[in-house]
Amino acid sequence: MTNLLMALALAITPVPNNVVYNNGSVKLAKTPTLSIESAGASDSLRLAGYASEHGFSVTGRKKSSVRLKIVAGSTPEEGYVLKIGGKGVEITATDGAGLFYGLQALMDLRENADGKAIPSMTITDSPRLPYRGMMLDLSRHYRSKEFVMRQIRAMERLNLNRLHLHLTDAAGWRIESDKYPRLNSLAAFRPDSTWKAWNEGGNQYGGAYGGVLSKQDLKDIVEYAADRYITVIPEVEMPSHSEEVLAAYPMLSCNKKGVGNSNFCAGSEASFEFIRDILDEVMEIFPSTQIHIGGDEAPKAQWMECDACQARMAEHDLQSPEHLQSWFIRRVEEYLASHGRKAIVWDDALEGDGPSADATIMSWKGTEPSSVSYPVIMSPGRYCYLDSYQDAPSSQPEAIGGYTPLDAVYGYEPDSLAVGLQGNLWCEYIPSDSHAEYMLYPRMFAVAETAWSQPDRKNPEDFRKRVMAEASRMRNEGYTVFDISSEIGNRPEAKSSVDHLARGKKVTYLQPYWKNYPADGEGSLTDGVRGGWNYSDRLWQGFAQSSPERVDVLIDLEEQKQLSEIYATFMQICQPDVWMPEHVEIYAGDDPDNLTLLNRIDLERKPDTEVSFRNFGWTGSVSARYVRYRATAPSGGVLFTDEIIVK
Ligand code: TNX
Repeated sequence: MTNLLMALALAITPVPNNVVYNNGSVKLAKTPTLSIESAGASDSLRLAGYASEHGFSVTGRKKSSVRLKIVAGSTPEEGYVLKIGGKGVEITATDGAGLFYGLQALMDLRENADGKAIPSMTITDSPRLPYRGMMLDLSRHYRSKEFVMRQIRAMERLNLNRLHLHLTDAAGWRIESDKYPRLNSLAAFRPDSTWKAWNEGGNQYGGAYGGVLSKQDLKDIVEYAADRYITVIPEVEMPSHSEEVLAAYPMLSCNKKGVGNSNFCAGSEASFEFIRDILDEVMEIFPSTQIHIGGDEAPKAQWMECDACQARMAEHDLQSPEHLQSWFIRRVEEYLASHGRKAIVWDDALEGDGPSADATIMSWKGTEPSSVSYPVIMSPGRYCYLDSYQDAPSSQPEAIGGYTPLDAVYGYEPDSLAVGLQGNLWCEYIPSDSHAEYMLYPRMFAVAETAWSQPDRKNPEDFRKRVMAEASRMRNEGYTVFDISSEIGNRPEAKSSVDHLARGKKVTYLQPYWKNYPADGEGSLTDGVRGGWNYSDRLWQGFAQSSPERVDVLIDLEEQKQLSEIYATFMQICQPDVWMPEHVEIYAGDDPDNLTLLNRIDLERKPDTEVSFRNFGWTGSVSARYVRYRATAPSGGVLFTDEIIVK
């Protein structure tokens, strides 16, 4: 196989699972003829419509140069065999989706051949996972139908088949309702254009910004997606993340005040009446069997203080508010089931008794499936949350936090139990459409390739080359795509280890580190390994006590050493309450109970929106066996440091 031929086949993203090259090549006409055989009416219609919009001339079988044919059992579901050679091009598949993906592969090859002949080859391909998803958060910032359709066009190229729309949340309701007009007029609007201003301004409703997608818009989206073998899954949040609903209909909250509540009252029948009505409207728009009903991050205090919720718990012998949540979710699931639908819930809903056996779990908390009792779609925050920084924070627009570059997303491997993989774009910090695309692409390519291609077909270097090609194609079509050719990459300190006098030496914790962010445990501050752009990379150790005491460690250098420098780096990311220390003290000496203060640094706390790093240290000359490093934070918050460097 020549390099040229390899390069051509590899121009397909996600990378196909099997490619065999044959002799010869096939030159397609500018507008090749294409026929569709043995497909049912709806597949024929969809494929013919799509093909003619994409430069094929749909004809009868005899004279066509591209022949699409359904052959039952010829491939796994959604798989295809694409044969290029001899008499032209033949795509066979078990179902219409398979023909569609075969056509996508052909279109990639055609585009790559750029008017020249396509080498003969046979591609035998089928997806690794049946659920290959992308989630768009339309609540935090309103987006138009056109925006959603543009992303559907990006999805079709990537063989993604589920579009999960997060349509309801505190920041705005986005589904037009006939039955509940205050959702359209009040819950869908706010006085501030950005989520950030709205959040800082006390979460007011009504005003100039926002809107619902009309039923017709939503139906158009569903149809547009279906034409591309993509199922749209709507998410209606419950029992929590429902502030906007409660602002419009306060009687659905526990204290009937609406404002200040996030949960539907689980004790009141009015809540269930509302949910049934809304689900009726939703099911009328969205034919998807799966409906996402949220279930994440429900605070339980509101229910514990509510007489009706307490009565409900007593009535059904529910031991905890978590069990009340399960009861709530199962009751809604019963309603869905009576209409032939099933629920997807976030893994938070596994609390208590969990959802019914029919539910699918969407796992965002961990990197392993959160349950073995249900089908699980993986969408781990650490790898699949595309609202995190994709490059050095100082070079990027403000993001919610985290550092998840393309390579990290690509490196994630779902457990064999997973039925799906999904990339999520939460939009608190993403006001504009172009910013949303910038965050989605190319990281969404990585999600798509992991979801479609077998693990042994993945190759990071080859992937990056294809990313460049696909990104430039998308830019030509007007998409905003992050440019990996100018990627800065991880924090320089994190790229290689650092050698110093304390490396490998024992650390005694005079104050404990935070168990939530242990990094590598007791050896972490002297292991020579520095952290990256975010505290969540398991290289930064957290310190989060309620007293001002944070870091206080004693390092034993094992023998007296000549010292010239001691320092540690801290990071500040105000929004999640990560701060610089306000006082640092550095001591050294030979008697651990009687050390000499070498330096004291005081820092006035300054909130900022930038992620920042700062060294706190001492330079000079002293000989000592022990070093003590102490950092306090009287104003509260968490401290993170990665290494105490002694030279
Ligand atoms: C958690 S993931 C949330 C969302 C936020 C997201 C921000 C999940 C089920 N809930 O409401 O937008 O974090 O990354």
